[in-house]
Amino acid sequence: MQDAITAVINASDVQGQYLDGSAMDKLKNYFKSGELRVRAATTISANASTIVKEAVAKSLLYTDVTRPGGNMYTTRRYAACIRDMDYFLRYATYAMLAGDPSILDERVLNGLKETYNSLGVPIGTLVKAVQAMKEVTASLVGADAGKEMGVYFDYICSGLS
Ligand SMILES: CCC1=C(C)/C(=C/C2=NC(=C\c3[nH]c(/C=C4\NC(=O)[C@H](C)[C@H]4CC)c(C)c3CCC(=O)O)/C(CCC(=O)O)=C2C)NC1=O
Repeated sequence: MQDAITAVINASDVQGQYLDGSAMDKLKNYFKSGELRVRAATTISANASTIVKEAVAKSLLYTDVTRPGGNMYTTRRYAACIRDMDYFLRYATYAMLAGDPSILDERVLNGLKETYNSLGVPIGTLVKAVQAMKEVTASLVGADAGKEMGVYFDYICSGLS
């Protein structure tokens, strides 16, 4: 897993250089946003189950996926879907804190598309649910932190498409 600091340091190290001006600017912006990131993560972790519930209500409940024949039908599959949504929220929050998406590649996206395809999990519908979670999260943490979380929700969606 990488974060905003190791990303900048690694890029300089490959060149055998001290951090240049643009590397320092990246670090400064990251440090400046530190409090915003920690505050957002605190709010999200205190409200995680509500965020998931609202996102599911907005995007999945009473649609074809929850009816007989749908991928969320039966409580076992419904529970697996809710659990997946919670994984996405938790890992997007980690990535937002780190300021880097690499944790999503390593621990969430690696092999996920193949798993979903083999289980018939509808990816288009899942992407809509993650987008709904992006909106619910933004309304809770505010526009600036919401935008930052949005980067990682979008990263998950494009990693599955
Ligand atoms: C921490 C990283 C991580 C992720 C991301 C993860 C995802 C994940 N979701 C799975 C299943 C599943 N995922 C869903 C999800 C959905 N179905 C829908 O129609 C909705 C659109 C959607 C919810 C938004 C469902 C229903 C299953 C069970 C499918 C089945 O067994 O038939 C499975 C197969 C094994 C299992 O059932 O547990 C994995 C590995 N596991 C992990 O360890």
